[in-house]
Amino acid sequence: PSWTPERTLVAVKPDGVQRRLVGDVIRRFERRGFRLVGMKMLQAPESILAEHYHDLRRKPFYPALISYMSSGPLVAMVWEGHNVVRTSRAMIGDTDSSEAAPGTIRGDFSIHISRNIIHASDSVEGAQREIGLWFRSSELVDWTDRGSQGNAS
Ligand code: DGI
Repeated sequence: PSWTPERTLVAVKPDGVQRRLVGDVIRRFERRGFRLVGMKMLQAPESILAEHYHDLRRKPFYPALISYMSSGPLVAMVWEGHNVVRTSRAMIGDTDSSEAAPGTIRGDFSIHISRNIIHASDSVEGAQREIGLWFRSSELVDWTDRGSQGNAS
């Protein structure tokens, strides 16, 4: 299309990888109708984590957050589609897993804010910043739906 479809950064955090939840997360986003345009597994460098969580650097939980996010590999993904930033936030649920509604990813798989399984950008501007932080443009793939198998994303 001539317009740029909305994109967001989603990451299955190290606890989600340890608990074999990567496939479930992908399945939920695919079933909803979003398009996967980038994905990689990596041990997150502290430099990227520091930039990613820059706004939280003065919070008391910040050191524990960085050590948790560095505790093992994570899976970073870029998803595309109509209203994907807002819809992803609804799909992952409240930041505090103990408040997250059943049916959301955090609400189904997690009970504590400090092990909340998944990240998703919380604004369109934030998504653009985070995608640029985690991915080179050459790592993102443009593809479109063919024929009648397509979704309206
Ligand atoms: O965008 P979110 O991940 O939902 O939330 P956020 O950007 O406000 O915070 C980033 C992460 O930091 C969050 O997923 C878990 C952690 N965090 C946020 N607030 C607290 C926290 N961890 C602890 N232990 N306590 C907090 O109050």
